[in-house]
Amino acid sequence: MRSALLGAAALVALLAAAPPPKTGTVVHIRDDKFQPASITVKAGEKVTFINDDDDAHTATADDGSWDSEGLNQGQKWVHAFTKSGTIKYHCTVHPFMHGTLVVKVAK
Ligand SMILES: [Cu+2]
Repeated sequence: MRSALLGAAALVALLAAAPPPKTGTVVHIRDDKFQPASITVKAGEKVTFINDDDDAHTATADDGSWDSEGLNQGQKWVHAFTKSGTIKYHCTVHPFMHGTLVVKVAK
């Protein structure tokens, strides 16, 4: 019994000490905003857009080069951006929502 408790305590300590898993870049869509509104990623890096709102949203490139299409609450869209440059994007449901994505060539 005592050793089981110690084992559990050791496990908790181990989990607390472990670094958070690498999840890449995440953009939350919350309160009708992209958060953060501006991100910089390396070409090929995956970006996850997660809709935290109870409204549907999209992440859609202003130039039409990519589009998450409708994301309901809790849904996510993962995309690896390969073309370098600065891309402005918006939500087609809420045209006042804007974000900026800067893709840098990986070196
Ligand atoms: Cu929206």
